[in-house]
Amino acid sequence: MDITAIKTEPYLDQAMGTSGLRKKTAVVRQSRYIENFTQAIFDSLEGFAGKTLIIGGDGRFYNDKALQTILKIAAANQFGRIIVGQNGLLSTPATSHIIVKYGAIGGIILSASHNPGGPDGDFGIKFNTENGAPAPQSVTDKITARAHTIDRYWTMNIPDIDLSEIGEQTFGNTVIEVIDPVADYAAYMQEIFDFSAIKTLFTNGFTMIYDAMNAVTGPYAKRIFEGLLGAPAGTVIHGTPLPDFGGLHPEPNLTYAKHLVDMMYADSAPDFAAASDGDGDRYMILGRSFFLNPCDSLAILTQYLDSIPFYHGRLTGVARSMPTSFAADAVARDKHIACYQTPTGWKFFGSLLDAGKITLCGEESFGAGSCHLREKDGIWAILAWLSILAQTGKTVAEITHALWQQYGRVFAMQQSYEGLDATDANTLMEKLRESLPTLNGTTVNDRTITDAAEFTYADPVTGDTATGQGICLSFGSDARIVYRLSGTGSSGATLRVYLNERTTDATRFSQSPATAMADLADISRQIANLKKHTGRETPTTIT
Ligand code: VG1
Ligand code: CO
Repeated sequence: MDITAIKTEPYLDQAMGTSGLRKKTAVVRQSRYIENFTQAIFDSLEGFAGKTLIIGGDGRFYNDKALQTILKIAAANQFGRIIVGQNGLLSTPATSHIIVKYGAIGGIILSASHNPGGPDGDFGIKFNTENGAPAPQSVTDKITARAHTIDRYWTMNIPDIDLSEIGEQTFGNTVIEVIDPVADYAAYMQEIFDFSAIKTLFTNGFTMIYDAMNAVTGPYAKRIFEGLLGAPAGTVIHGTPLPDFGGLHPEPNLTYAKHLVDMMYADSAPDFAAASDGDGDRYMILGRSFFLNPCDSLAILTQYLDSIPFYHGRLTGVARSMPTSFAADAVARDKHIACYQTPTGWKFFGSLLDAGKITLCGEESFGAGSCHLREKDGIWAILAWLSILAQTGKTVAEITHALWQQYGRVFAMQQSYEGLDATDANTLMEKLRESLPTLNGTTVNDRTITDAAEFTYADPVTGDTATGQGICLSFGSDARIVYRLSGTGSSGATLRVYLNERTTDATRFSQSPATAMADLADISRQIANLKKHTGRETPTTIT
């Protein structure tokens, strides 16, 4: 086969963030940009010749072109088998699953996840290792370092591969196999959950809307909810993956999925609604006139998980990212299971899952997952909730109210200040960092800071440490403010401010987080000198 080495020069802006490389689409369309990064990933792996590689994406604009380029480079690098989802589609959780199922050395996922797509939108490349998990820091550091020194890549001179037909073709020592992106994942979900119990819900007239936001989960949701579970046709909306997501911003939250929220607060609302993000690893759940906060969801999953057959007797611990509220902690204590606090990003859960220290994990940003695979998994979380509803016969609101009655309600809100100047945002964080020693014991608006610290994580399994993972101000044990900068943006900077407060006063349970924590929000702006550093007084999104 015709394999050539092509000389190249590095792009010094190539780096792995919270979840892979994220850039403006126009940036990755530059000549040799995808080529360099792909070769940098392969150069930082060892012993991959003859091994299997998985490739897929969320169907966004430019995925088709990038996929063809990557296939040729992977074939030239002598992978034995390259498995690609039909039409280039594979959700992030499905990729994680089949990496392990087919014994692959890793997988490349073309997605900028919840960021908008299109020529003016974002593009991304994620790499997952052989346990199916997002590459850990040690690997991403290697990839970034190699991308900064790369001087050649290999490519195979073959025509574009037809990805619309399932089947395989051989090129030199490499087989390229196109697979059904849904079949393996759907079969795995049937192993985990009692599908007949969920099916009975629908037979008894339970109604649901699932919004795939014109992104990758449409085919998964149609096959699983409408096909295997018997939900009526039309349950899945925005179910065809489109290169520009049909103009939607595929981030299911109260801002970008407002249409769904409005449907659920209308008189004609169904019993249940759910949505996923671009690459299918996030989930949002709503009951009738009720929004389920993802932090409460993690606590409830911790309560009920061992009632799902796959998890009987398997609940060892739960982990949450640091900015995720402490709602799950109380449940874990009650269940006598371990509870870990990790930095933001799924890559920090992998070692705990592999070591069997946790069964379940989640983030405030609409992510939940378990030991079944090494990514967060939107459809899995929705199936877990449907199982709980089927088993209890209760509504989402009733189950959540019961949690609050038992443990108190932990209000949780994330305020994002998007599109900031990166220098301004870094200065704000730097000043906060410098003021930490003096903040301890300071009183603002009648509230006293009892602990002010920057979060450093020591992985209990690998011993790796991660510093600078967010600044946390505690006001006693029941209220806190967390500040961190987003690591998934493609330009400028986004400041995330997370607010939490627990109350056991049942008369306050029905308050909105915005009302309940208005003073905490005010304090968060004062302490960070937000207006002075950024010129902003209000966040751009609140969830
Ligand atoms: C955000 C979320 C984080 C999540 C990450 C990837 O990161 O806050 O919790 O793990 O996105 O999610 P950041 O650094 O922007 O705050 V996604 O759906 O890329 O898979
Ligand atoms: Co995602």
